[in-house]
This record gives sequence, C-alpha cells and structure tokens, in this order.
Amino acid sequence: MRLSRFFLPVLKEVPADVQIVSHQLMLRAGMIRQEAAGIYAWLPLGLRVLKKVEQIVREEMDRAGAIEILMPTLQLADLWRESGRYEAYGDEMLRITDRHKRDLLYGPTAEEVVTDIFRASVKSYKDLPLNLYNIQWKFRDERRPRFGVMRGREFLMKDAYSFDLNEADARRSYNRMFVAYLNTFARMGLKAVPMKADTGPIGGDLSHEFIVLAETGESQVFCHKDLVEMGAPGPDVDWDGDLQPLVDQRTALYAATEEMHDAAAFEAVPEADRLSARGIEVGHIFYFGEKYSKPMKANVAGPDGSNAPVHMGSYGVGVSRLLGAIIEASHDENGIIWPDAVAPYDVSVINLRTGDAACDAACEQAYAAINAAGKAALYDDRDERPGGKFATADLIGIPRQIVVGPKSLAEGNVELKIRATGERSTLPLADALKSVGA
Ligand code: 5CA
Repeated sequence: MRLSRFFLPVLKEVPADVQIVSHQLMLRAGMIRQEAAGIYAWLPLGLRVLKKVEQIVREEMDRAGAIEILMPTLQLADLWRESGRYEAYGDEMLRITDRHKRDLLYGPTAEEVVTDIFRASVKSYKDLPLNLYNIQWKFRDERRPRFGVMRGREFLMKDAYSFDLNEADARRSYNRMFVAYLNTFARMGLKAVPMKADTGPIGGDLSHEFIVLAETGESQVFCHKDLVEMGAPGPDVDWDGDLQPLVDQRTALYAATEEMHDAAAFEAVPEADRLSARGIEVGHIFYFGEKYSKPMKANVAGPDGSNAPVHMGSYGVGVSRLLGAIIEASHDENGIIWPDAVAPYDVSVINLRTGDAACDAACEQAYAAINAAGKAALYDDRDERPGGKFATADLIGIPRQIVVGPKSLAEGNVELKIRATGERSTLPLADALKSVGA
C-alpha cells in the first residue's frame, strides 16, 4: 500500500480524557474512531490488525477441533425467557422492539442461540462431542465504557460452546479450550496466565480467566513466577490425549486478582515465588453443565437408552480487546511495536526524498519485491519531511523499516531499522530485502 493513497488519519492531539496508552496510541495511529461512548469505527490500519488477531484465534479454535458458525447479532428475547436470563441480565442488555412488537436484543453472548441451534438437530450421543464457535460483534451496555476497545459497549468476541454427553467428557472439551487459549495468546506475543475465576452471570462452577500481564492492566494479579515464564505447549499437543495434567500444572502454579477468588490457594504459594503484576482479562472459559440445556430441553440419547440434558461449556476471547492488550504490552514512547504475527504490514519503506529519481526507483524496487514475496509493504511515498515520516513509522509500529535517502543511496546503501530494538544497519538494498524475507 502506498501511503499517499491510503487512509491513515493520524492524530496529533488526543482528547484529554483518554487515560491509557493503548487507547491514546490507537487514536493517534488512526486505527479507530469513536462514534459514540464505547462504540468505534475501525479504520484501515486498525481493521488489518483486528483481522490478523481474529485469524489467529480462528486457526487455534480449528486446531482444537471446534467448528465455525456465524450467529446473528440480534436475538429473540423469548429464548432468554426460556433460559431464565432475560430479566436477570439487567441494564447491560440492549433491548429492541421490532415493527411487530416482538422483543429482540443485541446479543451480549450466545448460550441461548447456540443451544437452540443444537437442540434442533442433535439428538444422540453419536453426534458428540461437538464444539461450535463464532466470531461476532456483541453489545453490552456497560455502565462505564472506558479505555477504548478494552471496555467497549460494542466489541468483537470469539465465543465457543461445547456439547458433551457427561461431565467427564465435558472436562476434556474444557481442557482442549484451555490449551488452545495458551497457544492463541502466545502466538500474538503475549504472556497470558490462566487464573481460577468466578463465573458471574454466565453461571457454572468451573472457570478460568486468561490474564495478559501489562503494567496498565485493570486488575492486580498475583501469581507463581514460573507460570509467567512457562510459555505455551505449542500445536503438537496430543489433542485426544489426557490434557488434565497440563491444566492442573498451570492452575496449581496459581494466579489470583486483588479480589482473591481463592485466598487459600494463594497462601499456599511460598512468598518468594509470588510475583505481583497488573493484568488484562483477554479470555474467559466456563463449564456450566446443564444450566442452559435443562431449561431449554436440549437433550441427547445416551448409549444406555437414557435421555438427558447435554453438558455444556462456553469459551470467550475478547478479540477487539486483544488489540488494546497487545499495545499495552508492546509499545514505547514513540508508539506501537507490533509483534510480527499481528502487524498490519510487515515492512515500512520510507522514501526520504520523493521526486529524486534514484530514491524513487530504489523504493519502487523494494516495494515490488516485498509484495512479490507475499509480505505486505507500506510505502511512505508522501511529500513530507523526513522527521514526519520517521515519526509516523514509529507511531504505527511496523516491525521493520527500510529507509531510502539520497546520501546513503549514492554509496549504494539503504538503512534497515528494527522497530522493537531500535537497531539500525546500513547495507545494500538487496541485503536489506533479504533480511526482511523478500
Ligand atoms: N459467554 C461467555 C463465554 S463465550 C462470556 O461471555 N464470557 S465473558 O463475559 O467473560 O466475555 C468473554 C471475553 O470478552 C472477556 O474475557 C473479555 O476479554 C471480552 N469482553 C467482555 N466484555 C467486554 C467489553 N465490554 N469490551 C471488550 N471486551 C469485552
């Protein structure tokens, strides 16, 4: 993409009430624009990152055996009356009436809809286990939308729902999601620790939150220091094997928030091994058994001729929130530092003297070569001062910059800068291209 033809409305000033750095940087870098409290338009740069994050989530769900569907944003209130949650959900639910005076709502989550889909067609244990997920916009009329996409009212969520014959099988489905989450967040360059959690309005008695450690996180987290450094198991886990020891190991190392969901377990960690950090909840998984299947009569026939409510769990990832979390975890005073896997472009090509025949030719060559290699280049071909171009490149955080200026070029060189480390090297264009994979 040529910057002269792109839509990148960077901001010099951000509103004074913008409190956290990820929100400031997303506005300054022209990634999002607030349309109403907690409701954002996604501008081209933001949308590219959102799609990359979404795709990593999708790939890890698929790898763990979940199957993608797409449910509507609008849901019938009657389904929520069946489950008993319509009144209980309270003011966070956006309630809508259509022209026929039917009560609808903008879905804050989709347990009811997915249970309705399931019960219409699955009747036997032979069709289990089943895990259906979707990546869809949700609406929660949060009392205090804040911190940009971190706590929005409209936000993109991945929500998966598992269906099993009994509790033991449901545990296996839960564990798969637990492991898939470890892999998902690690691929985005994040350190996310699982933490035993309360289940809140979703219900059930087994739940973990996944917390990204970042200094500006909303909650104070305490955890065993080994948990943070442990990393993810990677794609080669035996998905059909027993994942319980892995889940137990991570859970035993234990993390807690200020609210201290489980003070006794926390006390059991020797003081020297605790770490204290701040964190952002990027995922939340729940096992709640028959909570929805029973009132909604989602029954399956067992091998012994029984007919009983299916056992369910649900598994959420805050896809749009993750952009804020990644920036909180990866930025400096000049702007965003995107991890490779989610970067909107792979390489910035910066022309320090547009209109100079040699500079233009070298940049065109670099731009074409990078794109031809299947990487994405953002070419700053604008007629602007070098200082402004450097500032924009650092602000939007593309991992590698190839800087082409008349002086170095006269000696046959360009400059390659690595955004994360600030490391610069002067080298021939061909070598710079090779080192960015083109
Ligand atoms: N039905 C379950 C799992 S699918 C559920 O809704 N869980 S949740 O309430 O914990 O939400 C899942 C994830 O969505 C959270 O972990 C968080 O990362 C994200 N999320 C929740 N509320 C918001 C919000 N207001 N803004 C941005 N992301 C949010």
